[in-house]
Amino acid sequence: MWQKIINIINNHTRFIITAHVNLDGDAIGSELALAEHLDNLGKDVTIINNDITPSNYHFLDPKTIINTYSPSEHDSIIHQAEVIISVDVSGGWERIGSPSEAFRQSKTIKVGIDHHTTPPTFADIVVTVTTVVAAAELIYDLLVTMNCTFSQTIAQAIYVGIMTDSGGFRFPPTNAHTHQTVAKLLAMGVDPYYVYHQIYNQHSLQRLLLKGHLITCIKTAMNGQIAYYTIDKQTMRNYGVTRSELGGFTNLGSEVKGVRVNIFLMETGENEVKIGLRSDGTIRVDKIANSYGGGGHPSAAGATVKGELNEVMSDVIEKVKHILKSQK
Ligand SMILES: [Mn+2]
Repeated sequence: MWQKIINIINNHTRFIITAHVNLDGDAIGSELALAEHLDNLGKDVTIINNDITPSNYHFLDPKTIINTYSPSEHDSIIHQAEVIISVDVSGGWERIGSPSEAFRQSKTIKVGIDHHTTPPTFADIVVTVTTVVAAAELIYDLLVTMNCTFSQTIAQAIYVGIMTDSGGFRFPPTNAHTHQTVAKLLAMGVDPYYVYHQIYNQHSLQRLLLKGHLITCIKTAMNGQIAYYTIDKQTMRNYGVTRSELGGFTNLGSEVKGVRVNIFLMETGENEVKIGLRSDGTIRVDKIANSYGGGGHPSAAGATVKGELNEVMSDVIEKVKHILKSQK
């Protein structure tokens, strides 16, 4: 599975690593683990992302080796690079965001390593495995295949990818293999409570209060099978909470008995809405996200669309209702 990618790594020197817009723990962990490994091999590695690294992941990158794309700073590096490796990126170039134009124009070899149901379409060489819960599991496998000596920081970065994408080892397809991998990472010195605390217990009081507000806004449809709620920009401003702090609000309604699909819509710009979908596993929400040009996993998916918050919500609810009815 890895031989082509290993050959490319062995035969080149200048690498760029990138991930998807709206960085998460899997994207960041996968990037950092791969970057440290390539660096140990004597490669020249630059990580370039569309977004800034959320502050609760800064502990993984104490030397701030992750860059947020700026054309003046990075276009010459991209121009000189030989290989671009994208991790955790499904679908098309738009999932990479602003650096994608420079990536596209470069003569580099494009490599994609991903675990979403929609494979990357922009890469020359792709490894997509949908039976792993995180892209970081694939990075682990690649590094093992390359006889990597795992440092505590590589192990920790991979652990973060697996732990966050699996929702703390809950979401499918978390399985025995996931836990076997995690057991090895713990043996390499990862401290689960330290990592958990760094990532999840770093929020502002305002964010918690906003969460309380959102909980009071949850409505249901289809006899409680659908839970839904929205947030607009004004409400974020009122609470003094930015968009990047709203991770973890996408499944608030999933806690309710009988809810099969949770829909969370966020106003992200002028006439622009981000759709977040979670299911109890009985419905493929990635297919709904696909219909809006998005993607994800069978039980956790999303998309960004043009439209007004309430109109988009009516549309999404109709689609979910249609599927629920057709399943009867
Ligand atoms: Mn992932």
